[in-house]
Amino acid sequence: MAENYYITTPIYYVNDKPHIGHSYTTVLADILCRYHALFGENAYMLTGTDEHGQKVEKAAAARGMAPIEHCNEMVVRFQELWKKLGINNNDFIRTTEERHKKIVCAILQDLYDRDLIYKSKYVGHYCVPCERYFTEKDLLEGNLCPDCNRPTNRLEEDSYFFRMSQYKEWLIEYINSHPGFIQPDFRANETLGFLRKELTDLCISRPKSRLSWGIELPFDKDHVCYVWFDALINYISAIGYGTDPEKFEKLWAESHHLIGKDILQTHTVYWTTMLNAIGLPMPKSFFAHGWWRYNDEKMSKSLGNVVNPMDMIAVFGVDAFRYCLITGMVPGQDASFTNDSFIKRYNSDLANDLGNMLSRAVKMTIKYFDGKLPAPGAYEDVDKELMDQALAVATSLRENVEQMRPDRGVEDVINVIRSANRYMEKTAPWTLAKQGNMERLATVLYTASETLRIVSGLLFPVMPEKMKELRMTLGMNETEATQVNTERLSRWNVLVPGSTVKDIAALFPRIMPQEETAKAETEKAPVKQEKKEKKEKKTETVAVGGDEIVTIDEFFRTQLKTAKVLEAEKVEGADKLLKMKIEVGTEQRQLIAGIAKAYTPEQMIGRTIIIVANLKPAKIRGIESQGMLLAVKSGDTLKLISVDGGDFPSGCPVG
Ligand code: ME8
Repeated sequence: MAENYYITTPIYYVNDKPHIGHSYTTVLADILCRYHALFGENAYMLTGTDEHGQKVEKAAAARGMAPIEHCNEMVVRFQELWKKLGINNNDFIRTTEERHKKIVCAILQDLYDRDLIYKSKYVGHYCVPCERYFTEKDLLEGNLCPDCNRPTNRLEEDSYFFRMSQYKEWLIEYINSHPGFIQPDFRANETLGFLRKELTDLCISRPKSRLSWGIELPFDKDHVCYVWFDALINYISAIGYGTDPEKFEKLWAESHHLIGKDILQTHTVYWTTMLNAIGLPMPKSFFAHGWWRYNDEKMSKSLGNVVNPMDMIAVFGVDAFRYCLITGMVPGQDASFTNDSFIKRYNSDLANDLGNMLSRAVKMTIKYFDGKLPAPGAYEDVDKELMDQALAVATSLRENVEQMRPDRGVEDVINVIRSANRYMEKTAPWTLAKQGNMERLATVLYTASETLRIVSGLLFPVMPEKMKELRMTLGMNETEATQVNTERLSRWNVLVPGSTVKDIAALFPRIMPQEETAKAETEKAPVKQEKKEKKEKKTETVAVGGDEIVTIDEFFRTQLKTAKVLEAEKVEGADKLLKMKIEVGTEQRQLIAGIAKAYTPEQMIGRTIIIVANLKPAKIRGIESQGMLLAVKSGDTLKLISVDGGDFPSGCPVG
C-alpha cells in the first residue's frame, strides 16, 4: 500500500460557469481522495483555476475590467460551488498567484539556459476557445478547430518553442513499458496514435504586442508564456516544487492526474515531455474520464442544455447529487444525463433501499427496546450470511476504487443493503415481536444495525453529511460517526449495545419522477385538493404540515418567489384552467393553474402572485407549465396567496 496519495483535477478556465461536467471531475477526485484516506493513506487533493490566456483577456476587456479584477470575481464561483459540494481539497491554486508564477519563470529560465527552449517563427493557427495551436493539416474544412469546430485565427509571429519533438521515442517507449500509466487503456492507445504521427516542437509564447495577459518570459520581456505551458505547472508549483522539497517529493511520487477526455493530449504529451525536460519523474497515472451528455446530445451553451449543479443541489441535496454523479458514470465512458435517470436512482437506491432499511431498524429498536440498541444473542445462519457479506464488501470496494471503478464499488455496497432488506423479510422481526421472541428479535435488530454501520462507513466518502446523520441515528457520537476507518469497517460488534438510537424523519425523502410530477401538477389545482392529498400519501412525498416533518434544509429546497402576471387567458376545453405569462425577475415563464373558477383572466393581469420557482416543468393538457402558483382553499372558496400591500417586484425570494 502506498503511504501517500496525491490527486489533481484540471484547473478550470476561470471564465466558465462551472457546470455538471466540472462538478463531476471535482466530486470524483474528492471521493477518491476520501476513499484513499479511509484506506489509511495520507491523501491530498488539489484543484484550482486557469487564469491567463486570450479568453480571459477578451472577457475582461468586454467587461471594461482589468484581467485580474475579472479573475478575482470569477474564481469565487468555483470556490463557492466546491464548498457547497462538500469538496475537501487541501489546496486551491490560481495561476495568477505569485507562488505559481515564480516557479513557472524558474522552469522557463532553466529550459532556456539548457537550450530546450529556442526562438523561431510560428506560422499556423490558434483556437481561442481551446487555447490550442494547430497546423494547417489539423484543421477541418480549411479553418475550423478539430476539437471544438470553431473558426481558428491564422498567426505568423516570432515565438519561443519547447523542443518537444525530441522526446517522441522516449515517450512511446515509456507508455509501452508502463501499463496503467494512461488510463483507460484505450486512451494510452489514442496517445500512441497521436505520437506516431509527426510530433512538432511546442510553441510556448506569444508576443506581448498581441496578448499581454500571461506570465512574462524571464528571458524576453516582449513575450508572455503560452497558457497551457503555464497551467500544467500548477500540479507541481502548488505542492512545493522548488520551495518545499520534502512535501514535494512525498506527494509527487504518488501523483494521479484526473482529467476529462478533452485534455488528454495536452497532459499525456505536453506535460510528460515538459516533466522529462525539467528532470522530474512521471506522475503515477493519468485517468481521462468520459463526457456527460444531455439526453445523448453534447452539452453546450448554444444548445441551452448545460446542467447547472446548483439546480441539481436544489432538487437532490448535496450528498444525493454526489451519489448520483458518481454512480451515474462508468469513469472512462460517456454518460447521458437526464433528470429522470437521477430521480430513479435516487428513489431506488437511497429513498427505498438505504432509507427504508434505516427506518425499519431504528423504528423497531425504538418500539420494542425503548430506543436502546439490544445486545445480540446467538447468531443463526441467516444472520451470519448477511454479516459475512457486509464484512467482505470493504475489500471489494477498495479493489474497485483502486481500479478506478468507484461506481462499481458503491454498487456492491448498495447490494449489501438490498440483502439487508431481504434479511428483514426473511427474519420478519415484526412477527418475532408479536410472538414475544425478544432474544431473537434483539439479534436481528443488532445484525441489521451493524450492517447499516458498515454500509454507512463505506458510503461516507460519497455522502459525508448524510452518512454522519445516519450513523448518529444508530447511536454513535459525532466523533465515532465521522471517524471512519477500514479496520472498524472490517470488524463486527462495534456498535455498543445499550446506545440510544434516534428517531429521524426520512433521510432521503422520495422525489416524484417526471410523469408523476406532471400528473400531480394537474391535481395540484386547489379544486382537486382531496385527490392531491391521496396522491401524496401514495407517493410518499414530504408533506409540509402533514404527519411527516421536514427539516429546514428540505423546506428550502423549494424556492418560492414573487411573480407578476403579464398575460392571462382561459385554456380552451378546460373550464378550470388559466394560462398565464408571468415575469419572475428578468425571466418570463408560462404557468397553467386551476383557478379559472375563482379568477377571470382580467383579474389576474398585473397581479403579484407567489410561485414555486424550481418545480420541474410539467405538461397540463399538453401545455407546459413552468412553475406552480400558491393558493388557499376552503370549501368552494379559492384565494390566491399574495404579498401584503405595496407594489412588490417580481423574482423576490419568499421564505
Ligand atoms: O480545459 N463532462 O479547463 P476547462 C465531463 N483550463 N467533464 C467535463 C465536461 C463534460 N461535459 N465538461 C467539462 C481546461 N468537463 C484547462 C485545463 S489543466 C492544467 C488546464 C471537465 O474549464 C473535464 O474534467 O475547459 C474537463 O477536462 C475539464 O472540465 C475542462 O475544464
